[in-house]
Amino acid sequence: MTERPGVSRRHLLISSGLAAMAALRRTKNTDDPGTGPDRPARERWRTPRSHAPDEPYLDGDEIQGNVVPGFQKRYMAVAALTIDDSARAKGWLADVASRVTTLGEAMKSCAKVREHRGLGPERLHLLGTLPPGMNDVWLNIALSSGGLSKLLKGGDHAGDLGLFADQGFQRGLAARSSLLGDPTDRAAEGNPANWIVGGPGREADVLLILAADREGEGARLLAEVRAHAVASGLTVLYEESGRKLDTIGKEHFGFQDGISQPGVRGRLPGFPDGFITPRTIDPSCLPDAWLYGLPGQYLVWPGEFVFGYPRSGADPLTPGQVNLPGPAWSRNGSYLVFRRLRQDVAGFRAFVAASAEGFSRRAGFEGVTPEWVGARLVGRWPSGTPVSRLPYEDDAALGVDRLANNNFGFATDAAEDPLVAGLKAGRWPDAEADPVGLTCPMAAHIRKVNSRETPNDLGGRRASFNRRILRRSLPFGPTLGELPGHDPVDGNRGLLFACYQASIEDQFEFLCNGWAGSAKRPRSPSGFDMVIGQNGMPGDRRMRSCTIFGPGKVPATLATMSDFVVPTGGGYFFSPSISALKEVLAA
Ligand code: N7H
Repeated sequence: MTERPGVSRRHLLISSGLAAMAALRRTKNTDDPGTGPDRPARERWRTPRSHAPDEPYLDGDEIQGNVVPGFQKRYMAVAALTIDDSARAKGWLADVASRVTTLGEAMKSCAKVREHRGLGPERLHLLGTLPPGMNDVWLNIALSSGGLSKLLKGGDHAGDLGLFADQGFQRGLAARSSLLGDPTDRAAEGNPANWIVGGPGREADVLLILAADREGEGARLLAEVRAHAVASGLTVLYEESGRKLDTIGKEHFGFQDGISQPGVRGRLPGFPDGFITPRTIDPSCLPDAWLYGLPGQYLVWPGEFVFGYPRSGADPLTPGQVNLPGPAWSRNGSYLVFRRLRQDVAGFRAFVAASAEGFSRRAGFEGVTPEWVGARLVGRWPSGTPVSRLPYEDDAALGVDRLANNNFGFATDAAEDPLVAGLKAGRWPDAEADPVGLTCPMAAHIRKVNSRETPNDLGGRRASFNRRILRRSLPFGPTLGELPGHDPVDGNRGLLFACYQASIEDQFEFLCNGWAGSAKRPRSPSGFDMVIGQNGMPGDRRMRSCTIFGPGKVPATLATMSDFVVPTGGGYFFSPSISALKEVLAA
């Protein structure tokens, strides 16, 4: 295949593969996993599309703003409540519903921040700064199956709970915990019996999520909503706040988090280019521009995340079937997973330091540092720089350059994309194809949970598209600092992990138990995701191992019986539309 200047093989393979797929399937299950690098000879060109696909309008007044576009604020708080008196709780819910921040409201604010900070490397010096006058205080709400059951009981929609198709949601996080690989030993910290919230008998009916630019404002709203809830007969089971640890948004292990999100397809009236996810690649230079939001950010149809919209179809540019896996009023809603994940920061640091020390005596690993090992386990350097683009060193400016920091694949080389007028990415080395994980290990966290354009155990190169999640997490607890700490004995820091999706079973749960917690999937050989993967197999004593390659392309195995991320609470929830809150649940 001849390549056009400035067009990466990734683009050619993705686009040509789409049209070729049906024909290939007829001859053989050719999108098969495990066959090594893609073979371009098999590919044919799809007719390039010179106009945007016909994307649906999302209901900006109905969808809650943390689902899309996501709050992305510096401060966040969560509060878990139980309903003791359904009639009084409905009155409270009616008030709260009118205070809920919508997609439309959050979009306006996010667009202002984007305009203020830009998307390219110039952001490095603007991160943490806000557009003049910005002082948002936002609120969203979600209900568990137990909470819905209490509110629907005896009303016109009493039978509707059974219409939610997702078994994970129906049964709840505590009941599904062992399936995620959480410890089954009741004495273990990660067993639901010991969870701070969400364990047996401590399941929440309601989860509130608050976000604010200024911590004081967020805390004030939390106090107000809490007082109102208590006065309405609800009980506060748990509340906790989280905040960005620094301006770039590092989590406790020291890596920038929240970089790679699926681009949600769809339009909203009144925005510059009319799209929910900004488009940055120039379609007059690259017909496949319509596949991406930011460079490397594949666009996914909204039905993968929000009920009542088309899912991804056979061709990524054509909408698939409308996805409504619940009652009619669940349209514009989304499932929310909340996990309180404690991080054993001292344990993680000791593991990467000991691994680097052990490697230093091996040929092919000369000069590797703890930071190098950590970057292999995550797939990115602390700044967010992908190891696929800079294998040997970090670069703070690339880490925050949204026009470059997600522009890589694993199956094929990725060149710089032609950007629309006014946008300019920094100049960084291109990412080279890495089909067997010589640079970004198969077990690296980001590769386990998003195989990008690589065929995997589920099928062809787009098989990851309906496994994506919208992550909305922030860290809780103080940083450990440089001093030797006391994790895990009394460490109390970690991630308030939250994600939205249209299927808990097929998205969040699948990522945890299908890929991160499997030594062999999505591609073998790989080993476990050493950040979040758990080995819950009886008899394995939670042993996890993975393979990484040294700079000399020599393989080595890392192994541990420690979990660096420990579940300490959470729940599965449904985040309804504003009208469902007002007219069905509070009615
Ligand atoms: Fe992960 N970490 O700091 O090491 N995560 N994560 N995660 N995570 C990502 O792209 C981390 C967790 C995903 O598209 C980055 O945002 C930690 C759970 C997904 O390239 C970093 C914890 C799940 C992606 C971390 C944790 C996921 C992702 C890279 C727990 C659910 C996007 C920066 C304490 C399945 C992958 C970024 C892509 C990225 C970390 C939890 C999923 C640094 C510490 C439970 C889908």
